[in-house]
Amino acid sequence: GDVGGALRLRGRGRAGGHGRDRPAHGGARLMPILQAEPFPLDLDLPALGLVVIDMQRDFMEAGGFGASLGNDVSLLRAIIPATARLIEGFRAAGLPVIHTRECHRPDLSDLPPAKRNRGNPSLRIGDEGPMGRILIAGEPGADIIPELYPLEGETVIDKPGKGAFHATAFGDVLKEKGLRQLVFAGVTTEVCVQTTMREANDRGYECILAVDATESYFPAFKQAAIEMIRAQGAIVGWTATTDQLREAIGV
Ligand code: C5J
Repeated sequence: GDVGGALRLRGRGRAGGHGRDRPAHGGARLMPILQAEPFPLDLDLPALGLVVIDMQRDFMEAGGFGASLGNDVSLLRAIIPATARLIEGFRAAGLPVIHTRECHRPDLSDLPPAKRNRGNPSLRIGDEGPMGRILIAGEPGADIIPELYPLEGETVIDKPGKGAFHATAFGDVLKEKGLRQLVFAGVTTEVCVQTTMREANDRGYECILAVDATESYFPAFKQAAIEMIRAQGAIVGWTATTDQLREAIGV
């Protein structure tokens, strides 16, 4: 069903029907230790999933929303290889990958005027740009970049807000999948990634930020977000690298 009128959920469960009750691979431990900051974390593989936030052309390519705000998108493109390795690792381990896209309905009914009118961008949300209408569902710019495109069967959550829980079925999907621990990747670190991660933390999930698979248009903001997330004994969550995560999930 359509939750809050703003849900566009594609696919069900994960591709290929391999279950999370299956060992990650050939005898891998079900509760490996992730070498994370600020301290190691016991992973519960049957309850672990990857959330890839907003790796859309509108943020990652010239002519999109990010660029319309005056940002240099090349900074974000540097994380594409690490993010691809992280996604491939979760797929190889038989663990779920959930993708999100920040976008709005073509009639803008889920776009608050306060969001549309914010700032002084060269193009506003809903305006016609080189990749179609800016941040509008179904337009080329709002889709996920080809390098990280979801597989058939992977969940894609379209979200009208910065956080993935607001006006979507994201919370229900996490429960349906039996997840308890979430790895976060995507853009931008201090906006959509951090907003989603903080709410997931409040909802009882153990959250891990993949530091080399997330990026900001402002390097200082990324660094600050990483530090504030793991400060005070992992007050929002943990941080780890793609290599550390891949090793822990046995790929
Ligand atoms: C922004 C996002 N930065 N996906 N969106 O506007 O972080």
